[in-house]
Order: sequence, then C-alpha cells, then structure tokens
Amino acid sequence: MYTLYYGRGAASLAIHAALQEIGVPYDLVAIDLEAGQQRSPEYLRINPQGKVPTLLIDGKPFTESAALMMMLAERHPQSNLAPLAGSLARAQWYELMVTMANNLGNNFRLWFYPADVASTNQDSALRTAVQQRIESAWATLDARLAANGPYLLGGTSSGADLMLTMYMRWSRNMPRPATAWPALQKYADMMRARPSWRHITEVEALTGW
Ligand SMILES: N[C@@H](CCC(=O)N[C@@H](CS)C(=O)NCC(=O)O)C(=O)O
Repeated sequence: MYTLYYGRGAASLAIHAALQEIGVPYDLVAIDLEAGQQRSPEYLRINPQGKVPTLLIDGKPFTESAALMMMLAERHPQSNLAPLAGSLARAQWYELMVTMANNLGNNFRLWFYPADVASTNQDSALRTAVQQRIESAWATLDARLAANGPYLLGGTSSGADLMLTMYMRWSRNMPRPATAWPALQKYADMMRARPSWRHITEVEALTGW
C-alpha cells in the first residue's frame, strides 16, 4: 500500500502521476508548503529533510522523486514506467532519469530555494547561472525530441516523460519557459492531455498548467 505526501505541483507531482498510471490504490496526504507544514514535528518524523515527496511503502518512508520513480517502475513492470529491466532501452532510461535529476532537479531547487547556497534570495549572479543551465537543458531536450520523439525514448512513453513534464511545468513563470522551445511545446501539449496528468491537475487543483 502506498501513501504519497505531496505538495501542490511540487516534486511529488510526477510520482502522483506515476501512481495514477500504475492503477494501484494509494492514499494522498497534502502538505501545505506555503504554510510550512513540511517542517511540522509530525512530518519531520517521517522525512527529517522536511521536503516532499515522501512515499510510504507499506508504512516505510522513502524520498527523492527520481529514486521513487525508479522504485515504482521496478515494482510495477507491467505499468511501462520504464523499459524492460536489463535492456539497452532501460540503460538509456536510467541515463535520462539521472541526467534530468542532476541538470533540472538540482537547478530548479536553486531557482526556487537560492538560500540553500546563497546568503540572499536575490543573488542575481546565481539566478543568471541557474537560468542558463536550465535553458541549456531545454535546448538539449528540445533537439532530442525534435530528432526522435514524440517521447524521450522515441515511440514509447515512460516515467521519464512524467518527470520531464513536471520539470517543464516549473519553468512556466521563468523568463524563458520550456514551452518557448517548439518541440517542447508540442510535447507539453501531448503530455498534458494524458488522463493521468489531467487527473492529478484536478486533484492538486493546479492552475496555469
Ligand atoms: N531532490 C528532491 C527535491 C525535493 C524538494 O526540494 N521538494 C520541494 C518542493 S518541490 C520542497 O519540499 N520544498 C519545501 C522546503 O524545502 O521547505 C526530489 O526530487 O524529491
């Protein structure tokens, strides 16, 4: 049995979509990040880092969205969150998952939480550097999808696409959002039309995509 602790639109979003795609029953617990619920003693007991997502698997807490996606893909091979274990496509999938976590996950963390590394939230050198790194990731992914889409692995969708859609959504208020790149815009339209994505958008009451 799964219980997902999520924040609206946060790093839990792709895991929420994955659970929905798997089709198993799961419980949701909303953590209000703006109200600071992630730092409540109750939540810190299950996730001492005070971040979302946390996924309870049979009552035991696990964290890190990319790791959770890998775990779910392994536990539910029939859900096609990842290509067949041991295949070359699976190797490509791991490469993508880790690259996106490093290039997008880490840089978005700095974009939204610059105080992790800077003394002020307005460190413009940091913001410029982070923005450039995120935009460079969009350019690479746009070229990849334009050459060999419609999904990250070509003809078959996977959990990596759920991760990328989540990251892309986070850029919507940036100076140059992911959808400024044409192949990524087309990709966003396709991914947002998925039943799982529409469902989580409604449940998490997300606006502005
Ligand atoms: N690398 C982590 C990042 C988790 C993370 O930074 N989550 C943010 C929301 S997107 C959070 O919980 N922020 C609340 C806080 O840091 O106080 C993952 O991918 O799961």
